[in-house]
Amino acid sequence: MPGDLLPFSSLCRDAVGRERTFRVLERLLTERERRTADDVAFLSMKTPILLTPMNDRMLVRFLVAALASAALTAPAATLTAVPMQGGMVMPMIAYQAGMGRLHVMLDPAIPQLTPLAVSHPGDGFAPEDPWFEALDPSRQGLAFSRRYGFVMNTETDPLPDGTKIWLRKVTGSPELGAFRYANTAPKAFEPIFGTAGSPSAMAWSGMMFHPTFTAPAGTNEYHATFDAYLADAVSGVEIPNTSTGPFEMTWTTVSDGRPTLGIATKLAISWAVVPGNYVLESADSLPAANWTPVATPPLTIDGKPTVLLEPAAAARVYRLRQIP
Ligand SMILES: [Cu+2]
Repeated sequence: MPGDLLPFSSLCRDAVGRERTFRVLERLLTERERRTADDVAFLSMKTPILLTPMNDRMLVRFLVAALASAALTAPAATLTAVPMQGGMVMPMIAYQAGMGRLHVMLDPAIPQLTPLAVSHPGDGFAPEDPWFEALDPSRQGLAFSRRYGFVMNTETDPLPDGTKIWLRKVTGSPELGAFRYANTAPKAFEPIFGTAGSPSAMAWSGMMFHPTFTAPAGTNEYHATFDAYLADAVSGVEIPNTSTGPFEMTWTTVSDGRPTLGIATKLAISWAVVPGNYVLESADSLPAANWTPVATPPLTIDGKPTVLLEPAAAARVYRLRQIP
């Protein structure tokens, strides 16, 4: 261990300092969050400061062993909240009294919808939480992000009396889900913005609002177009010409490592195994002058030789011809 790596504090030269070092280590290693890569980096940056010149080798060895065991054997955690999956990306809404309409300012950052299996390997959600079915890796395991959040621009003019802001999803990928999320009792994960037949628009209080957006884990990019408009505070009826106009929100996704399933409808031609060699032939129709061998080799399915063909092949006729 090169000594010049160690701008160690005098605290750590004595027993009290060492004790403190171990308490810090103990705390770091028992905190569940400390298992992410960021925190490993954090640990490795901080630890040299905590070392003493006398026992640094020992401590480093201890640390390496402890980190490895923290990474490999720390028990899976049960999360009781839905992680943001990154920093906030906030479309800022303002009312411009001079124009009589709402205005939006966008942050160009693009959130990544990330499944829990990728962001928190081995962890799960609590089965009693309303997002369990959608987000838990043992259930749908959807990729998700709470990074987008609607917020009022502090520069906004006061809203006209008797009006309220509504947020509306105009168009978007059908696989992109949106949910109103609440982590404090009563916990909530309610479909919004057209998800699961919900209305495409909702009244907004103007308080910072981070819905949970979801999509199947994979490598697709998702887009949705939103707008914000003023509506009558009582009736909810839109006030014409107050909309921000459409603005687009974009997400990338990340795979959870599961290969994509393929599914196809095929024509299956099979026959019983009997002594002798047979070849499968086909013709356009009966009676047939020309029979041609089917090029697709048979697979064994349910113990029988079976040729799988495209559905259109059902229009042809088939026979087995014995060959020497
Ligand atoms: Cu926010």
